[in-house]
Amino acid sequence: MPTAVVTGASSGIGAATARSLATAGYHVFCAARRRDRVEALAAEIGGTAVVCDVTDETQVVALAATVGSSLDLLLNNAGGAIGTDPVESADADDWRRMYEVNVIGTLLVTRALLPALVASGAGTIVNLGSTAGHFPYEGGGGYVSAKHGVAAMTETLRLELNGRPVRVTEIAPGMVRTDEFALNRFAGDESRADAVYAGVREPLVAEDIADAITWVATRPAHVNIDLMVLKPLAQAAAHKVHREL
Ligand code: 8X3
Repeated sequence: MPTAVVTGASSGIGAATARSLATAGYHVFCAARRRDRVEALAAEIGGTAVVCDVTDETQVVALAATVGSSLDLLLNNAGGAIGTDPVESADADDWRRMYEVNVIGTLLVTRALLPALVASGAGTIVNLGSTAGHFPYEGGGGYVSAKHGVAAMTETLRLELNGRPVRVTEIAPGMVRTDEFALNRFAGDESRADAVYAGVREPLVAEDIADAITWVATRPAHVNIDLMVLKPLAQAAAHKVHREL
């Protein structure tokens, strides 16, 4: 049975992808900070729960020990946005936290699991980027910078792994309505979170991204999907969203 590690598996795209991969036949290591959530998910899909904060190297090393000597797929999904302050008034601590989870977290997990991915003979790394990692927008601030970091790291890694049996993909979603992304960005302010999706007929949902990731992972081993950008029909560009208000 192929194996997969999904970080940030406690909700949203991570949880949906863990379910989708399990349906596709993977044994999924569901990694996230919230024990109750990963244990419930792992029980539901017949996977393994691992409590892991991707920014804590000790916990990441323990995750790698739990996975063992061979791994087929790593989804670096843990991440997120904090705030929408313009650069001129940005909170440096918010930027540090975003860089830490999106970039350093991806680095730590990738570094720890790379030997197992190589050992599988046909490993795949999927990094969850964002349209924000390719197209800056006002107020995107630290999130835009962090996701550009994820995009750059993904490209660099593919170059460095050339000749070894590990594919490297970036999935770059635009507007995806999940339970927590916008709520976390606005520190739990539901009206600001809801405003992000106001009048948008059908934002993407976590299952749309899970479907794409599962498709990427299940291509023949010689096919590397470098980058996949996904947006809802209503979003022609980061700034160009059709709203029916
Ligand atoms: C989510 C897309 O537009 O909120 O990664 O930056 S956006």
